[in-house]
Amino acid sequence: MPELKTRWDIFCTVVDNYGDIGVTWRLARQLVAEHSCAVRLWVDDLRAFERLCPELDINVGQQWQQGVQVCQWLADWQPTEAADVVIAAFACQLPGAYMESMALRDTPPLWLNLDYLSAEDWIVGCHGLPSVKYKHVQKYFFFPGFEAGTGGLLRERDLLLRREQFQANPQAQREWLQGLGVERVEGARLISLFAYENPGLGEWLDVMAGDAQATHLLVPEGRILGDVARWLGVDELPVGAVQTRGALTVQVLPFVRQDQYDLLLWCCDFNAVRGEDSFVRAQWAARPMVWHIYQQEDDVHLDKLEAFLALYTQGLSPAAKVALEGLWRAWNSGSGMASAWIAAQQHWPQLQDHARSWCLEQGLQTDLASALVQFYLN
Ligand code: TRH
Repeated sequence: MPELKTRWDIFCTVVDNYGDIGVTWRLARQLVAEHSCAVRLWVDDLRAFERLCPELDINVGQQWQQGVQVCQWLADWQPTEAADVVIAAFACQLPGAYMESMALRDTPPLWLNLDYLSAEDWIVGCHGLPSVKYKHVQKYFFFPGFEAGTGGLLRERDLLLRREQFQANPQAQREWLQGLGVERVEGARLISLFAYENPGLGEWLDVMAGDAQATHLLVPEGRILGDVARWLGVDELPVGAVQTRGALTVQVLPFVRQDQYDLLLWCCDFNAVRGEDSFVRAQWAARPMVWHIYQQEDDVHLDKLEAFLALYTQGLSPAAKVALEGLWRAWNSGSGMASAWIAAQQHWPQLQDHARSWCLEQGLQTDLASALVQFYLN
């Protein structure tokens, strides 16, 4: 008899940007590919999703993509049977009729709220705790995280091996970059820049333009391009544009598919990333990085930034720790990038080693998809 697959329903409302769909799409694919689950991904707005997965047809109600059944989550909800595991991503509110069908099941489903990633220490105490109930169906908190006792981070089974092989193969990197129209500037350090609008950018670009070492800055299309254009003094920066000022060459890249974005991070010597998913992917790239955290009301995001820094800087020398913290704080406050960048350069070999050891250490944790499956089995 064929083995019955566990059925999962993942619900995602796209608040803004790409992180909500970025995380749920990644998780859905991994549950299918590595845990043989049958996954439906319910998304209320397919436009952001199309950027990550260009094969997607945004006009179709239901479609299969990489083994995942992608379903448009319409306001006019059509009755459907509830799955064995139900994930409400980032506290989104499930349709009332769907909750009713959860309650009607003979065996209640496992119902989870998959939360945003944070390094704050209260996460460990709250991960896995019961939350609200709908009738007799209990909901649980599921927190991704960096420490034992959390739900871990999304990491595909072969990711670190593929990354190592790619980073050990300069020819493969060169060919992949050429496919994007990038000819690496001789002797230049390669940097990728994915960030929100940032008034601190100009200072950073100034210092790189005036540096003795050349820099080749790759900027995928997105929110930071306006600041880049202002600094360059140009009206437009279409995909493919290449502009040089002093030692700095700026090149605009297309927004690439989600799996290709990893390769960009793996090629670069330094990655500026943002939000949640690119932030995690840059850690798996094992290269020095800076994080532009998603701004929240009352500056609560700054606590999250400090919580991560407290964990991430463990093991650095006191001077390198100060330099790294200085860089991340300058980037997130939008000022002081020139001196912070210069200070970080003083500790570059140590920051490189540290990025590798942090990646190795995090790679020992159970990944988030496996942790979810374990939680269900338990
Ligand atoms: O887009 P984001 O800013 O998303 C944010 C955060 O998730 C934040 O926590 C959340 O509250 C807010 O959205 C609503 O950053 P993030 O999380 O890095 O998501 C970007 C996704 O885009 C990620 O999956 C990587 C992907 N990406 C590509 O696929 N191709 C690209 O060229 C680039 C630059 C990114």
